[in-house]
Amino acid sequence: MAVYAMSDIHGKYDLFMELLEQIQLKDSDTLYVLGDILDRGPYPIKTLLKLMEMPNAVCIVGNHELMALECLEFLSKEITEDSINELDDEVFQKIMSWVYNGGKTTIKEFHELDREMQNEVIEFIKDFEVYVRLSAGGREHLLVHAGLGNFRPDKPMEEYSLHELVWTRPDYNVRYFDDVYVVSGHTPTFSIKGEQLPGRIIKKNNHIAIDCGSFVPGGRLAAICLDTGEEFYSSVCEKEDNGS
Ligand SMILES: [Mn+2]
Repeated sequence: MAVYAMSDIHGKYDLFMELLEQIQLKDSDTLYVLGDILDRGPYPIKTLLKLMEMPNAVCIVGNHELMALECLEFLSKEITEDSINELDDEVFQKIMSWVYNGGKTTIKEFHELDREMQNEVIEFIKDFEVYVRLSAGGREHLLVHAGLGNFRPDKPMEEYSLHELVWTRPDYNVRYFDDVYVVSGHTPTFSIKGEQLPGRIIKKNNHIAIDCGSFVPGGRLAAICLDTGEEFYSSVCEKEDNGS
């Protein structure tokens, strides 16, 4: 009945498989993936399809899934006069900004799927959780992609906007809760002041930061068992690999 957390796989399917091999997930265990499965690395959709067939994996939405959702429905349409007319400035800007943020590999693999699988992928992403509260190892945890933007101790969870949960970086120098660990991805741990590559999971001020930079040369994919605190690391990402 162990609970594991992992984040920011970013299309690094091989590193993901390496970590699954290490963890040896049992049927009664649960793996929470804290978003940003997509984009940047070469196999984002292959990674997503693997997660779709894992009954004990629970995915939480990241900013890259949000960007993808805003574009994939449009991109899965047949090119017709109507769909061309829908390509207004707003849709065009969203697609451009997604591509700028590494969407290219997701778009490439998405187009290789048949229409039915494309729809299944879109529906799967739509079902992602926004955040998860759980207890493990006798402690309370809040799992969220980026953090708690504009944090206030008295702010109820339902008052956080999606943007505050999936885009805004938390302040790792501030202890948000005395009795709840905030588990987040999104911010590679080597970019949190004073940390070095290869990235390690950072535990401080009741934060557990688990994005160790799977896509960044010198970074790696990490997972943590929230019951025991045991940490798992993939091999180091050797070079920027965007599938092209
Ligand atoms: Mn992110």
